[in-house]
Amino acid sequence: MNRSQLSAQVARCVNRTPVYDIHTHLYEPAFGPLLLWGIDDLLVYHYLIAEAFRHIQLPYDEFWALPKSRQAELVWNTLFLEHSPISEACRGVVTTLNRLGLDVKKRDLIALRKWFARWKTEDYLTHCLEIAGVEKVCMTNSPFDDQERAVWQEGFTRDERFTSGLRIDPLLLDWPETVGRLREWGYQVTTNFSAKTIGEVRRFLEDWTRTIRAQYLMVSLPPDFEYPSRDLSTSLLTKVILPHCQDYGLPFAVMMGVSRGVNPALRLAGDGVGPSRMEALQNLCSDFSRNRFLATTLSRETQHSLCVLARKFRNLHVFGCWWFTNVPSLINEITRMRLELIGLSVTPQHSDARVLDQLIYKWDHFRPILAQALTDKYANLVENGWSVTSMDIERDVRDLLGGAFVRFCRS
Ligand code: HDL
Ligand code: ZN
Repeated sequence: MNRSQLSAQVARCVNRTPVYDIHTHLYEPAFGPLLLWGIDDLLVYHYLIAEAFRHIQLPYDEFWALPKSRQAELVWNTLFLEHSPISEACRGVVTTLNRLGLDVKKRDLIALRKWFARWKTEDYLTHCLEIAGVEKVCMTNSPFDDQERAVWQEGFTRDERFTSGLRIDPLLLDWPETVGRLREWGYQVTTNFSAKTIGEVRRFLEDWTRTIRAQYLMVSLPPDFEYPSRDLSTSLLTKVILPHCQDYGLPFAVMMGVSRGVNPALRLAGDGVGPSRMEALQNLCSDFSRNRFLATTLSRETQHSLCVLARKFRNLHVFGCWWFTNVPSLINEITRMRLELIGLSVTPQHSDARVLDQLIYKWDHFRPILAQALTDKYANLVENGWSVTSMDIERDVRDLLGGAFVRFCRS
């Protein structure tokens, strides 16, 4: 098989292998308005709002006071009509609309809105998953979200295309505030970390692990997060969270390096990035060798040390080009680094989609980069006498698009 045949075969395989998207902010239809979709939700994505504010002088609060449709029009006019939509988040909207079969060159927001208005959520969900080639979506489920908690407590029939990640940032990062909420919900906890409190927090995690059928527990961490440390996060990790994960056979997912509220006036768009202290992850993997850890970092600078840690600790599984690294130039650099340092024992991408339709562009943009990187690696082998069969390619791509993650979660 020559280079162009190899390239075509790898691209075909990557394009048709269904994806398990292991971290998103999507919701199954039972959550109603929490599942965002359609042109206005696409346009008010916080990535686009941050970029629009680079051009508009409107005071932040005046923008937030506008109805969503006006916010969307402002973003559309600013980023799509007054400037070419070349940023990754803007390009994503164009890719999505095009893949949906819409005529983007008309630049007609009214016509676009009319098209979306014809869809029912359930039908559109199936349509988007099919176009995106996504077969399973892991939600980010938080008991601390009042709207979401009410739906879980009411109960509903699960859509088997969706799985759950139990998100616990407020527990680990804002204990004093969380004590009050846990007590409201009937858990006899106090701010001092008594044996009773430990037991009650474990009961809280058990209740929610069972309620949502969690695939993993997850937390995002600030750049200065340390482990071990003298603050309470170390006690919560060592006495509650990691013993719980071990008892329930669940990985603990850490998303490291986010500086929350760098510009609070931007709300969800106001978070920033900083280089994580990778010793914290190293110490966790080393101290808790019977636990499993999923990890991604937000800064480009820590990607290499994350790969090296994965070489040292088989209980660490690296995933995704998260948030500010989810742009083609960095996806290419990071994905090739991972293939070269940790081979196929990695989940190179997740979408982090907040709006259903984004699945289409997040995966449409990633697939060619993965295919090209894999082709180059296979070509290096073929140049030196190795044979790469179609079975090899299919197996490897299945691993990268969710198979390795599923095996890691079960190991
Ligand atoms: O903390 C997280 O899970 C991040 O992904 C945030 O939700 C962030 O706002 C985001 O959507 N990034 O893509
Ligand atoms: Zn996320």
